Amino acid sequence: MQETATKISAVDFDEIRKEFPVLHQEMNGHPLVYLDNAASSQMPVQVADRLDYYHRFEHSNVHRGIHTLSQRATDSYEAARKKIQVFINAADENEIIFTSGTTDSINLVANSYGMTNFSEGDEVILTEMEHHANIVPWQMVAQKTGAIIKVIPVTDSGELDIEAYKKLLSPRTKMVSVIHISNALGTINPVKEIVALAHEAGAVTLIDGAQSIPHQNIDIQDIGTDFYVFSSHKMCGPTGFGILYGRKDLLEAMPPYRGGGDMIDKVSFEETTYNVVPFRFEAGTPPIAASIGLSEAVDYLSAIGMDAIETQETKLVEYAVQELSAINGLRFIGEAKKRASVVSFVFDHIHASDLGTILDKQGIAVRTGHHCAQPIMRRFNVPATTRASIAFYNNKEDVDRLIEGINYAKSFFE
Ligand code: C6P
Repeated sequence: MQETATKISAVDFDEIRKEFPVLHQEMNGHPLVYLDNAASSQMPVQVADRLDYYHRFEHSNVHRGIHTLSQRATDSYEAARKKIQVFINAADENEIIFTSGTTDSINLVANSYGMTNFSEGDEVILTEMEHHANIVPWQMVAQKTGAIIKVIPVTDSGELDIEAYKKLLSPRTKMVSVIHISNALGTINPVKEIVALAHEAGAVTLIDGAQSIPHQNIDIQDIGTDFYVFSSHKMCGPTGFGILYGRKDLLEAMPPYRGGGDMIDKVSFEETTYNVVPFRFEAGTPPIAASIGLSEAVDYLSAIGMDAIETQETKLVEYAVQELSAINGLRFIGEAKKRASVVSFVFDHIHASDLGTILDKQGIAVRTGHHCAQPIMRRFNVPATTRASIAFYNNKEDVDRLIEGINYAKSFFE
């Protein structure tokens, strides 16, 4: 197996780029430019090798077998939990629940915490820039409990209106669930302040970290949030896996969300008692390989250093914004002072999907559409945007190719 990238004071991102085989291929006759990292990031060879090794030599079911191979798999699975706890600076490894991703984590909290704690007239505060994964589960629970959804508005520059948020908070607020970095606008929200205000009002908080965990150092205890959720596939790990961080006392008071093997203590037809946290929330055979893959991805990112990653990506985003600004007719959607990874834009006379198709023909992968965030599209009165999303393994040449690609596409519409 290849060695995990070694931490050095000046990180060589050109060398790091070589560790992503997928980037070194042609697409439609052109070298691939991958600028769709907010949808899913790419996997370095270290993580792919680790997954391969697990499947070849280590695979067995966890928490069940007396035999050595099963114990080995269990040890690796539980070591992944510990690794993730340390990576996000959670207080206790049992606060880390393995789920199938951000969407699953939010559904778990909405159904388990929401169904037990919300009643008629209670309020859940979301923001106008939420991904559908942080809207629909709350709506479904609100329909069943009589809770009401309130929405923090977004300003013209794509920032949250914090004064409006303060006015929405009330003794009826039971939950404040907010996106950390917007997948549609790139805005970095002031989650520490949002959490502190929610707590003053007696509410519980959930932060959707799907777009923040890949781009910056996350310190759960510093943010102070009660729940924080993210997906493995956006941080160089495998798909179908994710994390729910939950404050221990809250998790311990929550009923299970799914029933089945491993989440029980004793089962009879008369009565079932449940396992302790975190196992209470991990019914059935879990994504063992994925947890080990994410653990390797965490080692990989940590070896580079999240601060170095953030600095590199900020430079690239600033360069992209500067170069895109020079294109006639291009209008940004989302121009927050603090932004990360994502640059979203529109042209009045070119539909985003036409632009995306022409870029794809030149080997340039971007996302076009509403980005599973229809309310924020409506807020800016656009049906769709073109979104370029950057990772640390991108480079200036990728941005230059994007600019050339857009200029080429424009020539068809002029
Ligand atoms: N956003 C994008 O292209 P899952 O699908 O469960 O891994 O993640 C859902 C999700 C939740 N919150 C935010 C902020 C997200 O960005 C995403 C996924 C992808 O923007 C796919 S829609």
